[in-house]
Amino acid sequence: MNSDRSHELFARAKTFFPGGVNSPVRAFRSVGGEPFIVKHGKGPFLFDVDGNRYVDYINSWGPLVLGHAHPAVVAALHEQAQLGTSYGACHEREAELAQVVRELFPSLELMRFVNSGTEAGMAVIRLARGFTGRRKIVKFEGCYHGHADVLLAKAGSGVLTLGLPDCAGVPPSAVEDTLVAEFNNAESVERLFDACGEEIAAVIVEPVVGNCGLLVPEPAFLKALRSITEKHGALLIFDEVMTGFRVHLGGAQALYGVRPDLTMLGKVIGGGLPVGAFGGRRDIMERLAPLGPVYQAGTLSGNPLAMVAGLSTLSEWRKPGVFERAVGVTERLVEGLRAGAANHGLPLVAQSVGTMFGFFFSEKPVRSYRDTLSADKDAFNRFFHAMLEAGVYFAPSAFEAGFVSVAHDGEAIDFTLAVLDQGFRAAKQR
Ligand code: KE4
Repeated sequence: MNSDRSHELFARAKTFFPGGVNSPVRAFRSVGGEPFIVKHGKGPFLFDVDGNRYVDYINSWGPLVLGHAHPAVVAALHEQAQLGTSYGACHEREAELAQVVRELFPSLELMRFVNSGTEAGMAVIRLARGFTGRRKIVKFEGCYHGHADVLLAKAGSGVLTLGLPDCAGVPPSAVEDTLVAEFNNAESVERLFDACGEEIAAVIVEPVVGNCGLLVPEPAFLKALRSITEKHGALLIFDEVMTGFRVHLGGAQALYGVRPDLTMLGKVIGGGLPVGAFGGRRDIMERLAPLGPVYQAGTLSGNPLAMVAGLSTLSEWRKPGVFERAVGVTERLVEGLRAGAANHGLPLVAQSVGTMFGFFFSEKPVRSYRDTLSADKDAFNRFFHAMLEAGVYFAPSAFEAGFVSVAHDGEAIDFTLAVLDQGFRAAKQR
């Protein structure tokens, strides 16, 4: 696979951006090698500047449930752009998208659009603290909710697992009230509430974790979080930036039948444009400015381009049978991964929830962040590069999830299944 032009352009990018990228995971640091430079996307495919084609299982990290450059989305953007790209004022597209979101997520009695999942994360934490008058927050190891300081905490030592900064530049003071529990371990949450229950404002969780590979909640886990938070007067926040519309049209809250107090959304609702959203119980959301004392704002919030991209995406995505088709493709992919690994005698844990999937080269089940640490990262990296060479682009990290669009049905999934063997042969070579 020729990558001369990509190499040239990546060298140029490195003269402008740290690591040559505008978001770290794109730099391939986890898998090694250099990223290709995209020329354009179409349907399930990305094409790089050297003319190579890849089946894209990242889909911009989740937003593109219809694939790249879907005609309906392009047409909607083209039409809106001629009416203006940003008003900084009220317009009817905002309520139109909110209507669709609330039809699919009834727990969002009120909501607000922002421009990224990170903004949504910042806002829900501030709102939970403002509403409850409490300071502490519980998050889970391996869950990512954007790069706001308060959420960049890792488990400290000791019973309380008091948050410690998870990256340079985050002062201990910013995370001293962030407690860290273990996903799929309700007892680890109960211990935190036993120690400081009345000080905890909220528990925030990715209901299906997509930021340390894919972690699927055990049947009773999410319901346990709901009853623990209710018992202690704390709020339950579902971060559905990734799971929203992907694990189920109504997100994980519909799939598992657990109603959170607040929800974060993003990605899909912008159809590939910068967007985020948060919302939930009316009595909580009404504490938000301009009604209440909790401040939050954004120049491009509710931007008409993002709104129409989200509207056109969701109107196609919720058409009868479309979501189910994409789930079928995802299940075919996971079955192919399992069968391919078995043929090569490789231990593989591959699973999916709706149109999200993940896989680990692991002998044992992977149900928490700590379990992921014993997965064979080197085997994943060899698999990743062999598949890239074959024209299939999985996430460039063993600790990310994968995403399927409805456009993957047909040639893309057939091609993928036909070349999987090359990936497993490489994975086997130590
Ligand atoms: P953004 O600020 O990147 O729009 O959203 C942050 C965020 C919040 N919550 C969840 C569950 C998320 O997955 C994300 C962002 N996801 C990453 C993928 N691991 C985006 C990719 C990147 O950081 O480049």
